[in-house]
Amino acid sequence: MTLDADTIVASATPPGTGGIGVVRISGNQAEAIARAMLGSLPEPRTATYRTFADARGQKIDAGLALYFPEPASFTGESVLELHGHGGPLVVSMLVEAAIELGARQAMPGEFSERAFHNDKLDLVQAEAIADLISSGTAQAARAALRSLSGAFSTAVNRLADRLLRLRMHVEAAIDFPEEEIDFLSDDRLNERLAECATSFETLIEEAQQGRVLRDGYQVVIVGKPNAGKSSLMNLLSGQDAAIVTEIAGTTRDILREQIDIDGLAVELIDTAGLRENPDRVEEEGIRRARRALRSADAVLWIQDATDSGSAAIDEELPDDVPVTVVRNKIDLVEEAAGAISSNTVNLSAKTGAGVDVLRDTIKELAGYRNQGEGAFTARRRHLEALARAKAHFDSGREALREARAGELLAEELRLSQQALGEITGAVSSDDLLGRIFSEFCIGK
Ligand SMILES: Nc1nc2c(ncn2[C@@H]2O[C@H](COP(=O)(O)OP(=O)(O)OP(=O)(O)O)[C@@H](O)[C@H]2O)c(=O)[nH]1
Ligand SMILES: [Mg+2]
Repeated sequence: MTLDADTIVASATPPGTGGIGVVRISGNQAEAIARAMLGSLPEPRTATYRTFADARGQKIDAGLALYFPEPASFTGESVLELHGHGGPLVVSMLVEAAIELGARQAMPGEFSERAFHNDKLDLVQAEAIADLISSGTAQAARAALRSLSGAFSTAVNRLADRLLRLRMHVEAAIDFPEEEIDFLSDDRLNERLAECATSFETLIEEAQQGRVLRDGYQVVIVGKPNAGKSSLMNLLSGQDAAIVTEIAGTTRDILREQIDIDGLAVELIDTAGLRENPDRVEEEGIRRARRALRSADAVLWIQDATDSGSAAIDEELPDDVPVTVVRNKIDLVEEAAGAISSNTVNLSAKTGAGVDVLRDTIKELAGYRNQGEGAFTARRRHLEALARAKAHFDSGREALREARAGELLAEELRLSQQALGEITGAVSSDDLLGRIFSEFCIGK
């Protein structure tokens, strides 16, 4: 990708009114724009109180100006930051003035994209900035910060490096055929492959955690009418969110609540009770319930413990999603609350008995451990690339085991390493970059 010579400008603070509004300008015109708007160039990296003027010298505002000469800036280009008063009009006048002086409005994520092209950040780190800004729990924010500081990238690079060294070894062996056979049947090679396989597994597990930290975990509550789905939703969320009545068919719409289980962001979805011959409104509710099931990370199937007829799961549930059976209203029968098997929990949405066990179950299903300092955020994109890398690695290993095919192993190792490179952006296409950075908001 050719680097853009344009100088870009955007508000770095959100639209609306605030104490301060920051306008950021990046590119080779930043210095000239600074001279024009401030009268002279402020001392680098020093907050300086200045009057901000437009191209004709008309005063717009006054505040702190910060100038970062390239390459020591966020983008790697010369950057000017103007910290003015946070009114939408002031901010847009400052942006207008910079445009008049030769800058253009930045595209979404363009500052971060420039930082990436100037090797200030790799892709994972650029994405971590967006994740940090939008994180929903303190744990997610900490994890994003760890990604930003390079924890995830380092792990990926370390594995890619191992694959590279392994491949170089294999290729060297192929070039010296008299030694090839020995090398390829060498225990040491198998050991190193096994080590890489373990690294893959650890990294994939950590990245899955990271994905859950970033995106949250979606739990859909389904079951027969009156089983106590809405009561459970209210209990878990600690709010009187859903209407509860003894009338079967109370809930008709989908209800969503965000809860935080020890730092795991969970989106709970309460749905209409599933039954035959509903009325028209309920029928639509049931249709929505089934649709919600399709995007679920986990399903809670609620049963009324007092009603033996509601015991069986007669609904078609997605087969790749874990289902936990919750036997509710345990206060009305002679049974203890708590786990009664690996996927069945007895509880009472009325008294709250057994709900702690259910919370633990949800954490377990999400594979969530409160890793504290160790965790980093990851995205679906990263998981897909990791899965592809692992698949190539596995077929390479297979080729060696089945046919002692050194060339195939080398090639699969190369493809595996390439898939890992896509995560950090060491290998990237313009198309991929465009997609990633366009998700950012303007000014980032
Ligand atoms: N004793 C007892 N009653 C419960 C419990 N959970 C729910 N109920 C009662 O069961 C009835 C139905 O509860 P809801 O939470 O509305 O059930 P629902 O599954 O959401 O029902 P629909 O929305 O109609 O599908 C209400 O009268 C609740 O008070 C429980 O654990 N113990
Ligand atoms: Mg309900």
